[in-house]
Amino acid sequence: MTEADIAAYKRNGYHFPIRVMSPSDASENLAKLEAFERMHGGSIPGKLKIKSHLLLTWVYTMVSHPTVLDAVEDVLGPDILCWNSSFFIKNANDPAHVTWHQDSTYWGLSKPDVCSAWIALTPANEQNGVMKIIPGSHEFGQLDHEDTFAGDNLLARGQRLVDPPNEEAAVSLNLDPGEISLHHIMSVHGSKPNETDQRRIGFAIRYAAPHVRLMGNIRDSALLVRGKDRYGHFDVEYGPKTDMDSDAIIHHTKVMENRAKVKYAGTGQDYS
Ligand SMILES: O=C(O)CCC(=O)C(=O)O
Repeated sequence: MTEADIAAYKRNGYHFPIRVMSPSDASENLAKLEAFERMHGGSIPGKLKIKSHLLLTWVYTMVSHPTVLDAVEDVLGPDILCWNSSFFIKNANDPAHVTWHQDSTYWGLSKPDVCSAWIALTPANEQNGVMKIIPGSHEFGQLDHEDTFAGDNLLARGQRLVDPPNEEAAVSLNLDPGEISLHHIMSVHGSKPNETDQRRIGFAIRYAAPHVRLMGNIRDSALLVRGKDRYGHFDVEYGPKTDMDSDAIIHHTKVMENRAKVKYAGTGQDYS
């Protein structure tokens, strides 16, 4: 990013669009996702939507993509952990949506040196439920949220801000396939349903600087994607040798069981 782009990220809590791959590379990733979905009977199961970079080589390639990491390095510095990843899929005419929230709310991380890169595998626009963000909201501090566990909400706990923001202030992070937006862990964001006949698909990658730690008693794991981890706050994750190889499946299962303890802490829900 340019100096001006970095300044804009710091001021606004997001920056977009940044081209990280060609439209044809994005379509190739989309085709691989859709082939994987077909193998699973039409939609990617919830458990496989999360941290699939530990299972699928082409997803691993996205989280370690040098151009994505160059942009992330501009905001987090030279040492970068990939802490999580998730597909955000809205099918054609899908009521699925994301309520206004801050990512920081339930992630349990000690410092806000955490940034999401959202890769567009399809266009993301006003009609199909683009992600919207409130400029400067990363400076609002931690706001109160409530859980809804609403079925059409793409967030694990259906969490939403108790006091919704002024939507007129929101900026739409419109993207073409192969572009990303970056957003800060404290930024207020959300998205509406897809009202078009085409799917809207994004892949969100959560990157953290290694000095960030998980609070509480549970130890989490992460994948070092650039530089060095001089802190060792996270157990070491590794990528798959081939798509869904048996070691990768065992590794992913263990990582996900552990993550669930963190994610659903205090809700009475569990991962299974
Ligand atoms: O994909 C969406 O609509 C929302 C994604 C989101 O909330 C996130 O990446 O943090």
